[in-house]
Amino acid sequence: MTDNLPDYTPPKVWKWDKANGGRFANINRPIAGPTKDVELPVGKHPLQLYSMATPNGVKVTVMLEELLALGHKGAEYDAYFINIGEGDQFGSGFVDINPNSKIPALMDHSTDKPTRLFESGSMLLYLAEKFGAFLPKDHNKRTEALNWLFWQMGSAPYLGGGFGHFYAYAPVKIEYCIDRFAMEVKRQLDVLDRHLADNEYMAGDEYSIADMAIWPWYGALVKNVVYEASEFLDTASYKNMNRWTDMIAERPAVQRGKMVNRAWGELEGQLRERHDASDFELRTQDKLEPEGEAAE
Ligand SMILES: N[C@@H](CCC(=O)N[C@@H](CS)C(=O)NCC(=O)O)C(=O)O
Repeated sequence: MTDNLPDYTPPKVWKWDKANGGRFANINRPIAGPTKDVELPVGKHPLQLYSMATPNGVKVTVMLEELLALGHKGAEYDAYFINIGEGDQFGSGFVDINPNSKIPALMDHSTDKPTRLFESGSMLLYLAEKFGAFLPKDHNKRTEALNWLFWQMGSAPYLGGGFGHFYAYAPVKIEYCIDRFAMEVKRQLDVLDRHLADNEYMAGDEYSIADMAIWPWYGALVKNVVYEASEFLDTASYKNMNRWTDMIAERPAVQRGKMVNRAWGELEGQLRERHDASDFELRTQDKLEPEGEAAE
């Protein structure tokens, strides 16, 4: 055994015989499929989103708000709140859309046969192609946007599932695990920082779905919004990342996208369900909950 490491010999065959502890232990399980029959609601718009305002959810609501801001009426959407802490992702209706039981899940009812979408990267690409927006037309720039879109899909699990889990959520602080993933996340931040030294946006001079995929995770990390680790990782030292993060945060569609399916933080920043553009003015939680009854 190495110093500082717990002594553990794996059994021949792993068995699920105990909760693993830590935050989210109640929803973790080693099998897929639905656990209950639950039909999902369907609203009036072409696009139906079932999600929560975690970084993966925010990618898609930002894209939808950006498309609407450009005047694409076909991007109108109903957004229903899926509470992953309560296991809503294991309802049969949700699993029919996403067999992987993770938010976000999206249905496009404007196609001959309704189209199901799971995986935020697939949604961003689908919407970019459907509306001809936020994916550069130029061959090299388009490829660069896709490079960074897929970079995010492969990299963020190290940030969330690796670093975030062991630094913020695990029931014990294990130096080996935190070191391993802090090293990887700092390397990723350096990758982004070096790239953004010479590029205004991820794909060069055009704002694209690559920015929308990366910002909710890495922008949130840099600004201490996730994991409270900005001091630990010295995120202030990644100057270009900070410049880019602030620039994206100023976009009105990004500010709206962040609010959708959000059920925590300031009440005026929470729009738990979104069915109309006016909801941002009229149906945030501060307007729905009488003063003094701000529970949760
Ligand atoms: N690669 C997926 C990741 C989705 C994902 O991990 N979603 C998390 C929330 S951020 C979730 O739904 N977790 C619930 C669970 O694991 O049961 C995507 O980009 O859409």
